[in-house]
Amino acid sequence: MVTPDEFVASLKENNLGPFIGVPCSILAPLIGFVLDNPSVMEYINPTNEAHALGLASGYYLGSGKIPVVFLQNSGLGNIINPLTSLNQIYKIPAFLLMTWRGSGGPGTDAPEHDIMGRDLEDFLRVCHLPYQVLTEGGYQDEIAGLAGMAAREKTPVAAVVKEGFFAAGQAPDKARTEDGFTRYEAIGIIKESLRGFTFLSTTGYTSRESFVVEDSPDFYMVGSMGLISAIGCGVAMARGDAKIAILDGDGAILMHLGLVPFIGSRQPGNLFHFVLDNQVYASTEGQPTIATSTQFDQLALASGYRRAYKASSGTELKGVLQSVKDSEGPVLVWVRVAPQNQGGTGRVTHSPEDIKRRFIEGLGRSAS
Ligand SMILES: Cc1ncc(C[n+]2csc(CCOP(=O)(O)OP(=O)(O)O)c2C)c(N)n1
Repeated sequence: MVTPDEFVASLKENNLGPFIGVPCSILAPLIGFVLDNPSVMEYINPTNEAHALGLASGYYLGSGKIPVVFLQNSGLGNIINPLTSLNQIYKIPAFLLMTWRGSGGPGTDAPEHDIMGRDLEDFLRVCHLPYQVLTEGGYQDEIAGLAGMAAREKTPVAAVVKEGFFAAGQAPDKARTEDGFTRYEAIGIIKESLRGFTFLSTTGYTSRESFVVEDSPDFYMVGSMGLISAIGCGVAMARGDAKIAILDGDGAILMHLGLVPFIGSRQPGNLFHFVLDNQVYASTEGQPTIATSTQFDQLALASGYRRAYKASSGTELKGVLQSVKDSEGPVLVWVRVAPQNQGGTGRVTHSPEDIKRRFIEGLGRSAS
């Protein structure tokens, strides 16, 4: 396995950096190293992979230096637009460090990685993106080859890494547990207080914990990070008779933040939006989000939500829920929680198709 310090040294030898992107757990040891050693390489954490590529492109225009854009292969979906309509037509080079979740094919990883995992190389070829799957024995030369091509031909390139490539390092500080109110406890209180509501939950441990807290016929979203409020708003618009509760994350809501003013503009009276804000991407081992400088209650009010609340403890949350239950939406509840995941929480065991069927039936429709 490759050690993060040697890998970063190899990036620097090729004059690559800073390190800009959205995390994947495969990169957790590498990101942990960069976060712990800011003097070695700067870490920049935009909220969406497309934003990362845009920032990296601007950084190149300003400095002539090519940053490393790190991303999970699911994020390829987010970057195809800037890749093809910015970098490739303006000839702005980029060095993508992309993980390959699902590289073993369908059924070998979580279901959200089945299709992108199976077809990653086809997608890269269709995008005319030169790439190399890095090997433990040859990655230094492979990085040099890709970086040279990016600089010479002014093209984006991708270095692809599979699970297990990096030796486990130290996770960033926030991944360590902290005393305090947890997301798991918050979900328990919300589900208990809002009996009869229809729940939708975001990607990662939020859905996993909600499933363990109580397996109701929820829409446990396993992929499509950042879109749970769009799906929830769609259900709310279609079904004025149902009360819709969205369990969102700070990283996820920030990824597609335009949905907040969208919901404010549509004013769905039956929509209740909970942001479980732990200030980190806990599901990928605790890298910081930019939520430390975001006031989600004020954001919601400025975006047209009817009400917004903040709760930082179980007692506060229970109090807020008393008011929320009978109020008209859209309502946003900003719940500040500790950064850890609940230990021993497995994946949602229902297949995505079963999740869909149960959800539709839970709404009283036939799932044919
Ligand atoms: C487009 C995309 N990029 C990255 C990921 C990897 N990923 C899965 S969950 C997650 C963290 C979500 O953060 P947040 O919403 O704050 O929830 P938390 O895990 O902290 O509860 C990330 C980055 C992904 N699934 N999809």
